[in-house]
Amino acid sequence: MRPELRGELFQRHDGNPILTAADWPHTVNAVFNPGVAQLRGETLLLARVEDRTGISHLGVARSVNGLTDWIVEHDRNMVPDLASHAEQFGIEDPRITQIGDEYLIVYTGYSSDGPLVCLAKTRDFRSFERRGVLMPPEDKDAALFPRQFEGRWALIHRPVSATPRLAAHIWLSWSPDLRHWGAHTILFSAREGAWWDAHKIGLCAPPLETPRGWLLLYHGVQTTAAGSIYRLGLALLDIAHPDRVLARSSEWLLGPDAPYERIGDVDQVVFSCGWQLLDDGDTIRLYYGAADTSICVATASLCALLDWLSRHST
Ligand code: BMA
Repeated sequence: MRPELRGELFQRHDGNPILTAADWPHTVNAVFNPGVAQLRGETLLLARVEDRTGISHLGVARSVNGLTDWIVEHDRNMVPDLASHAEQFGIEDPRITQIGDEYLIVYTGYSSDGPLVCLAKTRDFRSFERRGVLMPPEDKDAALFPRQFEGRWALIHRPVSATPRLAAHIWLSWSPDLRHWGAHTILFSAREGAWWDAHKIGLCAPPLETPRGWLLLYHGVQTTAAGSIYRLGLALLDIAHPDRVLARSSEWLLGPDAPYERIGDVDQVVFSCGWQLLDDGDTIRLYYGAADTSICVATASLCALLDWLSRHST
């Protein structure tokens, strides 16, 4: 690692990557981009598992300490309905929001018309109740807030429009029942030109409630002569009115640097679908996919992240 990066806010776990395809009980190509939940005292990762067909399903790994001794559950899988339009080419990138003892999983369905946003519910990560398509293609990188606002659910997502040129911004939409969505509004746009988050951005983990507002982790994609670089930055939304953006980081916070982030099926990718605030109220554990190949974890202090954002905001 480059010496100047040692002071980074997110500290990579020494045991990274914590999970790879070799940990799976059957032959798969790659495991990455897990959603995270706490279930009966254990950390549960719902990972994107790409078979050697190229199609992904979601599979469970669990650990008592959330860092080591992972048990991969061969009978706890959410598999795509390949006969449906929405999931014809697989399911990917789950974001998990816990409401009471229910878990709402917002995931990407890979349809024949491109990615779209789907919802499923579970209590045990063994049986999954499909709740249908929330947003038509092309749309992905979606997650629900963990509470309602004056009786309405709020969803962050990332539709793509083709005119006047490809634009991929972060949007907010509202629903009374998790079924009918409206009042769509852009939360913030991809920057332009040379910026690290030019042209294409998307939500990573579900919004995290903090004393200063909803903390958002989002990814930005920079296009270079050598291909795309996926990095992570932060934004902050008003706690009562999440359509108000209070801050957005000018710099990225975590980008590909370790060899397992730089080289893989898709080089130069750090991509996250889940983070956890630990019981001390300050330690954030970020689970992320590295180079679309393996699963890693890094930790940071919530206070330090919020301070950093207030000093590096546009
Ligand atoms: C995004 C998603 C992620 C993937 C990333 C880099 O568009 O498809 O699943 O990790 O691209 O390939």
